[in-house]
Amino acid sequence: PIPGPPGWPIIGNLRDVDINDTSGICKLIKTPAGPIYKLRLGGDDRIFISSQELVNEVCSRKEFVKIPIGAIKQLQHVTPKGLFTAPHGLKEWEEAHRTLTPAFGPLAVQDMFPEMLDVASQAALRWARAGENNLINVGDDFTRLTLDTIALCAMDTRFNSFYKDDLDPFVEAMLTILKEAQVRSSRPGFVTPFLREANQKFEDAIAYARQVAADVIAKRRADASGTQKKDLVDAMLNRSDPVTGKKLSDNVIIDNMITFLIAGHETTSGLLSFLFYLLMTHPEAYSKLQQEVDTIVGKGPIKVEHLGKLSYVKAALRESLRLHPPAAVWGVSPLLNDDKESEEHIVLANKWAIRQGQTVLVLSPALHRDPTAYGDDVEEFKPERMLDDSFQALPKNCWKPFGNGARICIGSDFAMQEAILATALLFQKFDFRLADPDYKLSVRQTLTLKPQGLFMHAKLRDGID
Ligand code: MNH
Repeated sequence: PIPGPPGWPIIGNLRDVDINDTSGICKLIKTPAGPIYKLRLGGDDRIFISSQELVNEVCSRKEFVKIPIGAIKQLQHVTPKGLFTAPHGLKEWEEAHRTLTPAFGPLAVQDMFPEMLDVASQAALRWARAGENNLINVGDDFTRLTLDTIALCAMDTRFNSFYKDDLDPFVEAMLTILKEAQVRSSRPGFVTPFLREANQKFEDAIAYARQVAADVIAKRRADASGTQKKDLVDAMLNRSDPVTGKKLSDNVIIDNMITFLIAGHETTSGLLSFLFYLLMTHPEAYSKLQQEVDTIVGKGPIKVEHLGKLSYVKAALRESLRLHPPAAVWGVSPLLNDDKESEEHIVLANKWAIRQGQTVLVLSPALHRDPTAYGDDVEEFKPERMLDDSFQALPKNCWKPFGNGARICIGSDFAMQEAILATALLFQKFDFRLADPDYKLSVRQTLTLKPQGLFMHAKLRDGID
């Protein structure tokens, strides 16, 4: 049997642990149990795995397929056929995945460089104008950056978040949606129908977001000038599935527009926030990174050709994703035959039986600290270990911040390019320091992990204007 606390009838282990508290579960796993741990929550088994050995086996065996869990499952109500929330095997996922994969490839993402630079420059301008005594809420400003970037690249829409204090109504609607999905995922489902006011707010926000997305499509169709933006909406309207030759339906396009905004901003914002925290608390890595930027980019405008040469910046981002993967857990389940009630099972490491329908959760923050994969200095921030040569030499499947297999993040190249560009541009122009030198990292979990209460100062460097 898989180790785990005994649990109570009906509620199982609900009292032992909060399913949304990733760091709590990491600690629990570290102390008594080792690399596999079972909790019973809301009538379902949740089997957490956290060693390279087990994760590698799960990632390599094709029986394991994605299972939408927690807030992702709740978001199915919002984007039923979106890439992120689609259950395994959904026809619309297959079609959208094939249609959109080229639009997220490295070359397509390079074409988005001007839009990404435009938004990153707005952050720089705002910080420069506010001066070095301005208190920067790191998470908030990086959320402005990532939201504005994905909106510009996905649907040629400007939220101008750096120019105003109140949020764009579309952003407001999205935050309502995310919050409600999060809340629903952390309480028993039977409660939901009674919460009329919250439910109405949720439905209104969904209707509003879908309407905005539908308007973008309608406007695009009406504009026959042929000079329209080559953004992700354009790709969804004009490309067709290479297998069926079909185009995506409007509902699927709307689902995926909302999906890109939801999946594409919190995570990248969390990545940049953790990276800046790590750099500000590791002076050696900080100056190595800034020196690389100075050598490769210099004082002139940053160009797309620079990005591929910023190997230390990229390594620092990978190392940040190792220690603080913003999407901390993702779920798979063995699919062994068509019978949902089947008792058939699959055996992991010749030892642990996983039944059809049970949920296996990869706990990335714990996996990323497996000493058999990374050595004894797992807790340390060392970008060097993520430079291409050593990165490629790591044991298989020990670094999984973007998920796995067919359901791996479609936006990883997009996110990495955006984060490399923003980091390089900002380190070219500013010196950064923690507002509170004694700040202790505190991690907050909503759909994703991010640092809480992190503030910094940005001072223009000499010779920069
Ligand atoms: Mn992203 C899936 C992490 C940036 C769009 N993303 C995933 C998964 C992880 C993940 C983990 C797999 C979830 C699962 O198996 O249930 N994503 C990240 C991280 C970053 C990120 C850590 C940034 C850093 N993601 C982005 C960006 C976009 C995006 C940017 C869009 C522009 N992600 C997606 C989509 C999926 C996904 C869409 C679903 C892919 C699929 O199942 O086909």
